[in-house]
Amino acid sequence: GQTREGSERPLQQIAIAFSELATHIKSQHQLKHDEQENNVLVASFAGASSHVSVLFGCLGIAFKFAERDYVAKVHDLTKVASNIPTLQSLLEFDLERDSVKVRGSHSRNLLRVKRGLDMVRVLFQGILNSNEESLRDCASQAYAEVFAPHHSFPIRAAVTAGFYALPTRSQLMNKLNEDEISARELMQEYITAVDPVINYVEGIFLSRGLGIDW
Ligand code: 1PZ
Repeated sequence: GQTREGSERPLQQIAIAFSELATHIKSQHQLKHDEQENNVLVASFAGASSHVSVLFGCLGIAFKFAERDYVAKVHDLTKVASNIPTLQSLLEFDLERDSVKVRGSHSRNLLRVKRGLDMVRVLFQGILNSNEESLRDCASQAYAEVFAPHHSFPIRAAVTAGFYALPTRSQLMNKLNEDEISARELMQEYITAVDPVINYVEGIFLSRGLGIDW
């Protein structure tokens, strides 16, 4: 048997991490307006997001470049968390320097990581909605919806090529140490939990007029 906290169940760790973050974010709604939204720690967001990188290990070498990019961005957020405690203050930091949209900025990395979380959400939803052994359609639909509009042709071509080397549905479940039923439960738990997290991050960009489509 596997324990609830076991690292041999990465999908469970992801679901737990985002459920905790979602609970914290939803508890903010009970606060007064000026205390509200000021309270989500970069460290909490980065910590939860870091669990997602385990999924890349299930995808094979075709997505090594995506893994490196994602891990580097999460690492940037983890590192800066000791100097800039909250997600709000991260945006303020870059706004003061006029560096929000500059490549490598913390705010830009935050938006990219949020997009990764969204990609996983749409992918999991696709997996829940289908029974197909091949994951290619689910993966390419999620990519088309979340990332493709923001990626250059060479990146899109590399990702599309990688979709031909994906594990099958049952290979993925095996690598995650789950069966169809337990995986479905945990994917649904992630989908539900990540929703307020994504909305929160999008909200702090939108409330400053920064947009989220860049
Ligand atoms: C079965 C599941 C298959 C899912 C496969 C998921 C493939 C996602 C592919 C994304 C490729 C991204 C490659 C690198 C892109 C970079 O050019 C940009 C640069 O941003 P900049 O530095 O200019 O600000 N990076 C991104 O867009 C962030 C990419 C993060 C990818 C996270 C994906 C999480 C998916 C995990 C799926 C299991």
